[in-house]
Amino acid sequence: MGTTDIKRILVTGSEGQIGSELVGDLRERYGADNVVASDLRAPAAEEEGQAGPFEIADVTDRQRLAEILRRHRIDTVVHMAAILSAKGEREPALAWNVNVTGLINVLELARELDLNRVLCPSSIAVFGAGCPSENTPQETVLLPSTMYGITKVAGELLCDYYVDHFGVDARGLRYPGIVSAETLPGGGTTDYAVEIYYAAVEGKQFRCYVGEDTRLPMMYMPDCIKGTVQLLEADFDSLEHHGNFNLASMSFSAGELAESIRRRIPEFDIVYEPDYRQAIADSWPSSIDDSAARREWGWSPSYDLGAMTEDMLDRLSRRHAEGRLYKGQPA
Ligand code: NAD
Ligand code: AKB
Repeated sequence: MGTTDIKRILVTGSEGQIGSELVGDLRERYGADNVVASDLRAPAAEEEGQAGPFEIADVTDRQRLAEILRRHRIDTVVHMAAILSAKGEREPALAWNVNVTGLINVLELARELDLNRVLCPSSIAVFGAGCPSENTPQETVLLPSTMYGITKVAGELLCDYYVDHFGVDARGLRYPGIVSAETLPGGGTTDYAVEIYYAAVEGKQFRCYVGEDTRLPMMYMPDCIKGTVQLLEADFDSLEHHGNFNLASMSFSAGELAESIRRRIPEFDIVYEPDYRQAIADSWPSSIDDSAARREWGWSPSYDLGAMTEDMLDRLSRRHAEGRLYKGQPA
C-alpha cells in the first residue's frame, strides 16, 4: 500500500502514453476504486475490463474538474493531460490552453478543496538556447524555443508559486523522452525512439525524422513510473525543489538506438530524413544532471539502452506474433 496521506487519486490524461501505465500501477498500490482515471477520450475497448472508475473530462473546464474531485472525494491529483512538443508547434494556442489553463485549474482547485498533493510533469523541453547541453544542471537558464517548452516553464513556476504563496503541495519532474511498449506516444519530438521498435519488429524500413547523431536524454517506462511514484510519495519536508526536478536515466543518439536494435535484428534498416522536429531536438540537452532528485528523494534508474531494447523487442515481438501489435487490434 502507498503512503497514508494519499487515499484517493485522480489521474488526468489517463489514456496517454504515461497515464495509461501509471493508472495500473497506482491501482495496484492504492486499490482500483481509489484511483479515478480521466481523459478527454474514452478508454480503448480492451482496457475497459481493467476495473476502476473513469470520467471523461476536459481539464480546461474547471467546473467539471471540481465536480469530479468532490464526487470522488479526491485528495491527490496526478496531472498528465497535456499537448506535447510536436503537436504544440502545430497548435500553439491549444498547447497553452491545455497545459497552462489546465494546470491552473488543478492548482486552484487544490487550494480551494484543500487537496493533499498535486504532481504535474515537466520536461527537458524547458531547456533551450544558452543552457549547457551536456549534463545540464538543475539550475540554469530556461529559454525554450517551443510553445510546449514555454508552457512547461510556466507550469514549473506555477507549481512553485502555489507552494510558496498558498501552501499547496505541488511537485513535478522534468521527464526525458519516454520509451514504452504499451501506448504509443502522442505528438512529441522523441516519439521516434518508440516508433523505431515497432518498425523493427514489423520488418519495415524506419524513416527517422531526426539525424543519426541526434542525441537526447531518454528513459524506459518502468523507470518513469518508478520515479513518478517515488516523487509522489516523498516526504514534503525532504524536498528543497518542488515543480522542476531534473530526471535522467540514459542518453543515446538515433544511430546508437538503431545499432542496439541491430544486435538482435541484424537486417533492421533505417534512413534519416530530418523534418521540423530536428530543430526542436537540437534545442534540447544531450544529457541531464539529476543529482537533486537523487539527493532529495532517492532517485536511481534501473534500465540502460541494452536492457530497454531487449525488453521492448521481447514485448512487441510477442504482441506482433499474436496479431495485436497495435493497441485496439483484435487479439
Ligand atoms: P500523451 O500525449 O500521450 O497523453 C496526454 C493525454 O492528455 C492524452 O490522452 C489526451 O487525450 C489528454 N488530453 C489532451 N488534452 C486534454 C484536455 N483538454 N483535457 C483532458 N485530457 C486531455 O502524453 P504523455 O506522454 O502521457 O505525457 C504525460 C505528461 O508527461 C505530460 O505533461 C507531458 O508533457 C509529460 N512528458 C511526457 C514525456 C514523454 O516522452 N511521454 C516527456 C516529458 C514530459
Ligand atoms: C516530447 O517530445 O514532446 C516529449 C518531451 C520530451 O517532453 N516526449
